[in-house]
Amino acid sequence: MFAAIALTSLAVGCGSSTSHASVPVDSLGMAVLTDTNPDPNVVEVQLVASLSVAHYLANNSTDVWAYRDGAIDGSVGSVPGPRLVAKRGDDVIVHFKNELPDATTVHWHGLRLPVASDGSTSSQAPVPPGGTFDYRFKVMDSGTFWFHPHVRGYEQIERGLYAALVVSGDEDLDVTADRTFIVDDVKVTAEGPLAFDGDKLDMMVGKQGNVLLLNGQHGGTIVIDSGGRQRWRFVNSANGRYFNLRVADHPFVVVGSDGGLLPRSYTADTLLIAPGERYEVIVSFDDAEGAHASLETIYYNRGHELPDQGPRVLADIVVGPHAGRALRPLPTVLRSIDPLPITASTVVKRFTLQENENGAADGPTFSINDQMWPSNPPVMVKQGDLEIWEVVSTKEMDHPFHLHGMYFQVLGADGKPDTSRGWKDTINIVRGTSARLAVRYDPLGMWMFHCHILEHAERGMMGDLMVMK
Ligand SMILES: [Cu+2]
Repeated sequence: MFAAIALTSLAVGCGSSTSHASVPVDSLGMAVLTDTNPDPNVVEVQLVASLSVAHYLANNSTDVWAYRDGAIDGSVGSVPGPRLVAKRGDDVIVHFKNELPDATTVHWHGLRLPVASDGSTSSQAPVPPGGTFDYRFKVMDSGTFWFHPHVRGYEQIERGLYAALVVSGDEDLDVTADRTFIVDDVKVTAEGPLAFDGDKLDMMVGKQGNVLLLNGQHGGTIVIDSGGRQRWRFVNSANGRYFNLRVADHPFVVVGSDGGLLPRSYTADTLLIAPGERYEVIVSFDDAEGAHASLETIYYNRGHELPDQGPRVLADIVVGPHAGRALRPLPTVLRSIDPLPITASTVVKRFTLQENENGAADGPTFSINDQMWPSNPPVMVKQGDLEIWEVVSTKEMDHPFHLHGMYFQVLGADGKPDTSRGWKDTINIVRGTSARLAVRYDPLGMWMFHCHILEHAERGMMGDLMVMK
């Protein structure tokens, strides 16, 4: 489906250890879940959550929980799991099986879908060990999404349960490769096991992993064709780490965000991506074959006086052979999105996000409007209504605010108007500021909204939204 698939699937089988010095090998491809349905407009997959092993450290292995492809006999779970690939308008059927020793769900982050398939604990009972569940939905939007559990996410996602979902149908951008990159960090001990050590700083700011990962690898290699132009789809699956990405001397042309393409692209030297968010960028490399660069993350001050660790490399970039063809110019207008019709009388709902550093005996707690999940009552709204959510972060730290099942338009944030005008489902609320979001309540049912710092969500910063007729 994508130009990148041939390149990356080839790379998976090779492995960087066998690479010849003159032939750089891309190590960052991801498998795709097997579509077992012959209908070209139906994607039917078997997704299994299973025990597996990852190799985050050079010398020790790490026991993980990971998704595997149930359609392949003897498949082994990988971090990230195999991607789900579909095209806009497809019907998707996911036969899910839980082989974990713990109950779990699968939440389809960023999709507009029937609430019965949302995979939160407000929409379904968790799937017990040995249990199964079928998720069914039509993919309504092209873009970059991801899926992960919604049961104690701070633990289950950290253990390795996450994967990308890419919906095609907007390939008017002429690129030489279309690639998906999930950024993450994990906290592991020197011996290899994941560290669940009850660290209070981790509870306060989200787990601070000591190993940075790109597609589950530390120190991987991206091969770019000389003269090529690649589309990179980024997902941040970390519990609490903000990534501020850059490739020196190669600015990003940002073309998409959570809900697909933006109306117009913009150019940026750095790309801030908070937990849960997605961005799509175009990266061009005119460098000669053999040139090197790095994909790095640099400091972003997200509060709580976290120190600057300096630039940290996520992957090496090696320029390979020339792309061998001329590329059409990128269009300036990518998409048309009508602004939601806000007026002076549009109802405003206010959500204040607050930390309480000594809220509980074992650490901090987090609230929305002074109430804590799961004891807070749902916010009741009417289908079809358009309202403004004013989400306020108090002065201590930033919070990435996520709404299930529907997109919003950002009217303004951090005191500035939004100029990108894309559809969002997750937005970073900068500490000491607020954002105004226009939300149309389309799908019926009980949806969730929460901070996507997973420790914050678990410790209270989460709520339900009931959309009624
Ligand atoms: Cu938060």
